[in-house]
Amino acid sequence: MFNQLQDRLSNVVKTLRGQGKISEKNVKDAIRDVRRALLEADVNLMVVRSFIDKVQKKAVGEKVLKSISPGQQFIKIIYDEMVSFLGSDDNEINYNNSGITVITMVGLQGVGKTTSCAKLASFLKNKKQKNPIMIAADIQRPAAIEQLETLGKNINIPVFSNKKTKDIKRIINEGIAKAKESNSDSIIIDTAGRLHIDDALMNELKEVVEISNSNEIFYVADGMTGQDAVNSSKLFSEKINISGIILTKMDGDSKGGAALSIKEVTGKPIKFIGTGEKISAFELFYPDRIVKRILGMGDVVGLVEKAEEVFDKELSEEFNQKLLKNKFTLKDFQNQLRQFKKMGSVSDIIGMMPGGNKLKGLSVDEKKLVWIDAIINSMTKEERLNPEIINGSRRQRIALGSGRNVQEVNQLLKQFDQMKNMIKKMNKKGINKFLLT
Ligand SMILES: Nc1nc2c(ncn2[C@@H]2O[C@H](COP(=O)(O)OP(=O)(O)OP(=O)(O)O)[C@@H](O)[C@H]2O)c(=O)[nH]1
Ligand SMILES: [Mg+2]
Repeated sequence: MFNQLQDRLSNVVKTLRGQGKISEKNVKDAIRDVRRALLEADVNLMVVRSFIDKVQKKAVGEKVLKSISPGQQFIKIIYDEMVSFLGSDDNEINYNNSGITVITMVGLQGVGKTTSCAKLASFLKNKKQKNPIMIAADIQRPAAIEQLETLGKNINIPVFSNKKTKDIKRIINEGIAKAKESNSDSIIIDTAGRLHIDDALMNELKEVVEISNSNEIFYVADGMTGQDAVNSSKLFSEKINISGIILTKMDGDSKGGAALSIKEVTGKPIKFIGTGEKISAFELFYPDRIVKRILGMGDVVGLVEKAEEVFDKELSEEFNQKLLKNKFTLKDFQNQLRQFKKMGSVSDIIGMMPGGNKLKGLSVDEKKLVWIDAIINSMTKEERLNPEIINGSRRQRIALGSGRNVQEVNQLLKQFDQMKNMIKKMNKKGINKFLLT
């Protein structure tokens, strides 16, 4: 996500950071570079103009504060403006406090509405301790109902459908009755998509929204389609009073232009982003975190959250116990590496850390994680539990089995040994003391 833009902007930031004094020429150059970077990332032209305008005005009018350098101050202006045009932090759902919260998903064909229904339902259930139900109200495509039912089964969330009727009013009313009967506190309605915005679709959607008394109407847009997503969201929002946007497929090679333009163009905030086909690939959208990431300022909060989510709690607990007792083995080491890989691409994770940009492509070698895994796989169970027994001939056998050379096997064993020593020290001193020395 945003790789190219991130590279370009963090270069601008880097140049400015290094400046003790900042001249008018520096600012001019920086503004020109920022403009170019945004245009290359496919950000809407009008949005780029208004952004640059605001930055320029602020940069010229601002008194330079004593405590920070002018370069830092300029970066702060870019940061503030970017956050403000990405939206406020109001990414929470507008819950209905006196009854069932109803959320309707709308959007064009194939953008990810049905998938997002399931992702959002799972978010409500697991993160917000809600008891959601989904209503299959896509009556255009017969397979759509089954698709939602299958997703519901996978995440253990009920789906209401009535395949016998094409009467959308009836389906919604029956679905709401079902929700009440089963004590659900939230309803997510999946609707039909069309290739183009047409009156028939709009009328059907208006009806759904009205009958269901929706608290939220989320427009689902495909982030990969760039400015097309922005244009259609504008047309849509003129016809239906959408309350927020879900931007999907942000895992693809989207340059980020849609994300950076859509709020400014429609006036509606991005609430969530979809980052993959899996149900868990769904995140609340935090403008400030995204901007920190784009400008290379790091996003420690996001990193910690992501790590917490994916790490298998039980495995980690077991690992911690083993660490404390100094009993962890190569097998545990391998498990930890696999957990680490589940968090996404290593360079993505490093990119989220402060200063991580500098490390990009430097110290992370994802291939290395793969071969470490292969080497450990080639060991016998006994070897994994007692690496001391791995002598010369065993090393050769392991190297052959994993398709690596003996030096690499040696290197891994040495690193593992060093890690064990480090942990031993850590246990003796206590973790806090260890980190401070
Ligand atoms: N990579 C990726 N794929 C996604 C994401 N969200 C949805 N998809 C995929 O996009 C395709 C279409 O998703 P659906 O949820 O069926 O889209 P829809 O809007 O309901 O489609 P219609 O009901 O036909 O209008 C599926 O193959 C999904 O797996 C995402 O965030 N990332
Ligand atoms: Mg669908």
